[in-house]
Amino acid sequence: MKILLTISTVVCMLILSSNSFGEVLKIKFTEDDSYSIEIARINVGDTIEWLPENEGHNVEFFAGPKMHPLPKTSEIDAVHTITFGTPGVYLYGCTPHANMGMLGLVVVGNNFDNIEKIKETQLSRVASSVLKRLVRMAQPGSN
Ligand SMILES: [Cu+2]
Repeated sequence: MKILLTISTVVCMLILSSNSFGEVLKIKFTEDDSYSIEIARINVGDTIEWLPENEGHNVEFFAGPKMHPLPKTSEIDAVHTITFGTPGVYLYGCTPHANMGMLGLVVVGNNFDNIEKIKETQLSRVASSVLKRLVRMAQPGSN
C-alpha cells in the first residue's frame, strides 16, 4: 500500500511537474468494491481524483475537519475531483457500499486534530470495524 502510494505520488509528480498548485493523487474504484488507496496522505492544497474504473461506486463524505460543508457527493460512475484546503482527517465512502466497508480516509497536512470525531461516525458494524482498522493504520501508535 505504501509502495503503491509512493509510486502513484511519484508518477503524479512527473506528470504534473509543471503544475504549481499542488499534486494530484488518483484513487480508483476497484473490482473488489474498495478504493485503490484506502488512506490517502496529502498536503494542504493537493487534489484527489477518484476514477470510476469499476462500475457502481461513488464518493460520499461522512466526516471532516469542517462538518459544514463537507465536500460534495459524486454521482455513481463519475470522475470526482476535490482539492483539499483544510488540514485534518476526512472520512468518505461509497453510498451503496459504505455499509459493507467501502471506506477511505484522507489525511491532509498530517493533521489528526479531528480524529476523535472521525471515530465517532455512526456506521454499520462491518463499516465500523473497517474504520477502526483504517484509523489504526493512519495513525500508528494511537488508541
Ligand atoms: Cu461502491
